[in-house]
Amino acid sequence: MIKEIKLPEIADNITTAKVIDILVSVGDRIEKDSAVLDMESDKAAFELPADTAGIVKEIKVKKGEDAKVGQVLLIVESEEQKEDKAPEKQQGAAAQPPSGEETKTSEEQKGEFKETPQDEAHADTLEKEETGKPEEPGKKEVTTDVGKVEQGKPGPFMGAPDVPASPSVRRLAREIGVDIRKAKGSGSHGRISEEDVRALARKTIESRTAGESGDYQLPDFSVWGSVRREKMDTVRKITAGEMSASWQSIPHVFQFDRSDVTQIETFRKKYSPQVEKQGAKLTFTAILLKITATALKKFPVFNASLDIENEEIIYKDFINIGVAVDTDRGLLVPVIRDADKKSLVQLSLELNDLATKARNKKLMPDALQGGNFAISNLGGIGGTNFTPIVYRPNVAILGVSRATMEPVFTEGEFKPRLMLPLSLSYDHRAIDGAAGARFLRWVCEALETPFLLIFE
Ligand code: CAO
Repeated sequence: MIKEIKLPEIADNITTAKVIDILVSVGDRIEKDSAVLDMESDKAAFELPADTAGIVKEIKVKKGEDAKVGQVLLIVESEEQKEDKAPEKQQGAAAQPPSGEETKTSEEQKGEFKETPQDEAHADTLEKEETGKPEEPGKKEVTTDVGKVEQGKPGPFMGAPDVPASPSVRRLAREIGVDIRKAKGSGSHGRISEEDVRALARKTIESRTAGESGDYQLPDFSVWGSVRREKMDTVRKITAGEMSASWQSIPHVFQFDRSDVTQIETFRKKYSPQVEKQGAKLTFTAILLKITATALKKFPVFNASLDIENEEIIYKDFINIGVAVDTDRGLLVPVIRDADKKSLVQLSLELNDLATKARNKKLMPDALQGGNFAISNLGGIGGTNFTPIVYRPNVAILGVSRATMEPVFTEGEFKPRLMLPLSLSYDHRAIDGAAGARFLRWVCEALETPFLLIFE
C-alpha cells in the first residue's frame, strides 16, 4: 500500500523544520525507524526516522526547504498490511498542518516587517528632516522589533546624507531604528534598497538574540593574521542565544561543596558489571540522577520555575532532569522524565540511550524539552570546579567535576579519600543562599550515606 511520510509534531511551538539533507533516493528500500531526512528545527538538529518500511516512490521535498508539520515528505510503497490502517489514520490526525494563525506567528517570529505605504511627497519632507531641517510638530514614538525611535526626531545615525538610498528607504530605516550606514547596498553603485534595510534589521535582531549588543563592531582580525570564517550550526546558534538569555536574565549564585565518594565508588565498581550486562555502565552521573531526584522532592523550590510577570512560583509535581551531553555538534541537554520513579539501573540505561542518541543525531527535539533541573558532569574529562549557567526556565543546575584521591584528615589522621567537587548554580530570585547551601550539602551527604535516600 502507498503511504505518506509526513513531518510529525516534533515539539511544542515548532511548526516547521528545514531539510538539511535527504538520506534516501527513489527506489531505495527503507526500514521502519531508519533515518530518511536530516532536519533542523529552531530547537535541534535531528534525523527523521521512517514510520514505515518499504520502497521510496517519491521525494516531495528539496534540500534547504522549510517543511511544515503535517507536510508530506516522502511517498513510500509500504510493506504494512491493510489492518495497520487504523493507527496510521490516527497518526495522520496527530500531525495536522498548523493553523493559519500558527503559520503567521512563526513568520512574524522571523522578524518580517510590515510594508510601509510609499508616499513620495511625504518622503521628500522626511528627507529634509533627516538632513537636519526643523522637524514637524507632533512627535510620536514608534516601537519596532529592534528598538524605540521617536518619529520625526533624527537619531545619531539617521541623517547620513551621503548614503545612497531613496527617501522612502531612509524613512524605513529610521522607523525601524537601524543605522542605514551599516546596511550593505545590493543595488547598482551600492544603492540601499528596502530589502537591504530589512536584512540589516533581521541581522541585528539575530545578533542580539545571540547575546551581542547591536552596536558592537568586531575588529578586523586579518590585520593580525589570516582568519577562517565558518557558519554556526543550529546547536551553536541555539546555545549562544539560550546561554546569553539565561545569563542576562538570571541573577546567578554559585555554591561549592565536596563529597567523600570513596564508599559509593566501591559500590559503583562492584555493581557496574551487573548493569553492564543489561547494556550500560553504572556511572557517577546515573548515581547523581538518583540522588538529585530525591533532593528535588525534598527541596521543591529547586524543581520550580519563576513566572515573574504574574509574580508566581510554579512548583512541578514531576521530576524531569536534563543531563548535559557533550557531542561533536556541541552541548545538548536531553531530559530524563520522572527520574524519581526510576531505579538506578533504569536511569543508567536511559542515560546511556539518550547520550548515544544525542551524539548520533537521533534525538527528536521533544527529548530536549520539559526539564526542571539539570546536571552537568565534566568529571569524565577533568577539572577541579566550574560554574554552569542555569538553563531558563529552570532555577538551578548541578555542576560535577572530577573526583580525585586526596589526603583527608579524619579520626585523628590523614586518610586517602576519593573527593568529588560539586557546584550548584542557582537563580537568586527563587532560591536563598541558605537553601542553596542546604540543598548541595544534602546531595553531598546522600552520596556519602546513600541510606539517607530511604528516609525521603
Ligand atoms: N569524577 C571522576 N570520574 C568520573 C566522573 C567524575 N565526576 N564522572 C564520570 N567519571 C568516570 C566514569 O565513572 C567513567 O569511568 P569508568 O570508565 O571507570 O567507568 C568515565 O569517567 C567516563 O564516564 P562517561 O563520561 O562515559 O559517563 P558519565 O555517565 O559519567 O557521563 C555524560 C555521561 C553524558 C554526562 C558525559 O559523557 C558527558 O557528556 N559529559 C559532558 C557534559 C558537559 O559537556 N557539560 C558541560 C555543559 S555546560 O553546562
